[in-house]
Amino acid sequence: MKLSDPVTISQKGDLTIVTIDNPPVNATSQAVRAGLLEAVTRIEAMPEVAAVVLACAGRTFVAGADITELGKPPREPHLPDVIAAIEASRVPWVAAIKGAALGGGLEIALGCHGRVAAPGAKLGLPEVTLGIVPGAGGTVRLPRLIAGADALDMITTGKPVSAEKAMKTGLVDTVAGDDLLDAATERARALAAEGRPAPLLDRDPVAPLSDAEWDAAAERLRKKSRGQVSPLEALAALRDAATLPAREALTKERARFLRLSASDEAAALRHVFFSERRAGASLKAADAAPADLAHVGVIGGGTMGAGIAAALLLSGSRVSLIERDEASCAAAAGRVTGILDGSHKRGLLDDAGLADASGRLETGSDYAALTPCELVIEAVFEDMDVKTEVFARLDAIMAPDAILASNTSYLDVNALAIRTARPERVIGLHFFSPAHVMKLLEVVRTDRVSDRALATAGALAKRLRKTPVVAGVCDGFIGNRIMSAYRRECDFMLEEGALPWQIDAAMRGFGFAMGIYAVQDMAGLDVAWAMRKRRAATRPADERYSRIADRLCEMGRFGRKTDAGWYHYEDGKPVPDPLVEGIILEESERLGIARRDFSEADIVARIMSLMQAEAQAVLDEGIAEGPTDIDVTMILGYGFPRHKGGPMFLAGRV
Ligand code: T1G
Repeated sequence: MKLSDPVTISQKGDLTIVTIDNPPVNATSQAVRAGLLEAVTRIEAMPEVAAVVLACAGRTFVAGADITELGKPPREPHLPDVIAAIEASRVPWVAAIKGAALGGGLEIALGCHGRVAAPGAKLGLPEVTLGIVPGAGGTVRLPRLIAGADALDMITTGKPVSAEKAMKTGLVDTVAGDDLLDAATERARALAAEGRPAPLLDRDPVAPLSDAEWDAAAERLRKKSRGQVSPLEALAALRDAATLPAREALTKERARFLRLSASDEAAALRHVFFSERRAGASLKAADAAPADLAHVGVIGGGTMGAGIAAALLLSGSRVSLIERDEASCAAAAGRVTGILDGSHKRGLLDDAGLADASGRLETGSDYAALTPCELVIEAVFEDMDVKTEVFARLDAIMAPDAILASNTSYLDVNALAIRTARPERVIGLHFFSPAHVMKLLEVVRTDRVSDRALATAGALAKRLRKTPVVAGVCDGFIGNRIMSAYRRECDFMLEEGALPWQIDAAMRGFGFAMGIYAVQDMAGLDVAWAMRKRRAATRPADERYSRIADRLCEMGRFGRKTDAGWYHYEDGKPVPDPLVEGIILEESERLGIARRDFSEADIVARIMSLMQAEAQAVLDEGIAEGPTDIDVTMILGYGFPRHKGGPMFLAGRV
């Protein structure tokens, strides 16, 4: 029987199955809420019903509230009321969880009297990742089902847990075998026989934290959240739930949820959520079959090449990794194995997975090993001549429809492409270090790129679980171009009165994980120096140019790898260096600049306006496909704080 469009109820003997069918992720839209409430009302009036199974059509359970509705005045029926009705039902309800039970979806399941999960299901309350807190009882019911520390971790990180972990913590009653509905039906019958368990709201918190534990957790969170407020708000809501009567805590939770839903931070995080999903849309539209990615070639086994190879191996591909000679091959294989071992240690790979992934790697210096591949990714030294030589060799041996990609982070991919016989098959695939971790993949489309090359980039991003952003060809594409611009501006601020550690502190205060000078020291100052030297010949004479970084490099200070760069390093820790300060003061004097004080706000404002100006130029020149792609690039590739939304969001240009 169909109730409101996305909710139906059906009978299975004395059991009722309530099914939600609201593609793509069964979000609790207004219609779903209304349909569920109507289902409860009907079932309450059906004495023949002994128990209810709540199930979902499609690939997932309820993945939360409809995020497109957040930030707007909520429409009735409100989710807390729907859940209260289910919880108060005279018969037991059992949630049959598959795919993802997230946010409001898990809150509905917590309103049910039993929960059964399919293997591989994910259960979580990710609201803090949207700048809010659970708003339908999650902070009150969860700690009345699982231990306080587990609830704290789930809600303040927003990270989902596996069905197996949920079983261990008591979040689900059982993990089903092959047939989820059967297992849920069995559980519902058992509860009907045993009598409906007490609703979670009527139970006491499980293993609640002590005041000292709450304070310590808050301190840890304050440090980790870098200015984002929702994790601390979530902790405060959980503390209410542990110390106040449940229904009072529920009311406070709802008020906190509504207040945060209207906040700038929540608006910023919603913007990022949808911008990430919009990114790379043109790749999906490419009208061609992508290259087969079962066997991919990688040329160059340095830090980037090894990371790319490891990412491919972790995705299930076979990899042929080419290096100059035997010694370089051994070093490259060592780097790749090191990454796989790291994944194994972190439990991302089990023994069999490690053996399987390592077994799919072959290294060598003979390009012939690449001929079976339909995609080859070049990651050799960032020099046009070196790359051109590699592409010429590939052009000569690869199948006509094989895609040739370059991991260059700055160089002109158009120039690289037209030096081959089939420029349309050349594309830029700019990975970020570490390549097996960083989510961003900058796809550089050349002027003559084919749909097959674009489709291949899209398929690769999906396979590697990366977020692809499409960029046109210019110096530094989207990300490096914008970063170069604000790095230049930071160097000018040094000449005018600021210091590197002051600028870094201001950026951390704004929410960046690291400041621009610490990032440069980590990446190595020599790469950018080589690029500046390459450009020196074409730099306009009247263009302002800071020599501070050059002077550091001339002294052999290349950053962490030389234990000295913008900082010097003691036990791996960056320490402000009076020598660097001395050079900066000398440069101000040489330029006749009277140094002035810079507040953190001055520094952040200057960086933002510069970043936004360069971003606008990138957009106006058609290098980026849209302003949201720029925000995604700066957040996923350059540490721009997610909870600020990105430079274009902050500028109100999205
Ligand atoms: N609302 C609206 N649209 C959603 C959505 C949601 N909750 N979740 C996904 N979509 C859209 C998404 O934009 C995309 O659209 C399509 O579905 C497929 O998503 C009261 C208030 C479930 C793990 O934070 O984490 O509940 O691009 O590409 O990779 O306390 O989507 O195709 O047009 O991501 O398979 C809490 C968010 C909400 C979960 C599936 N819930 N979603 O991943 O597919 S707040 C979340 C996800 C809340 C309550 C509060 C993932 C997924 P399009 P996709 P996927």
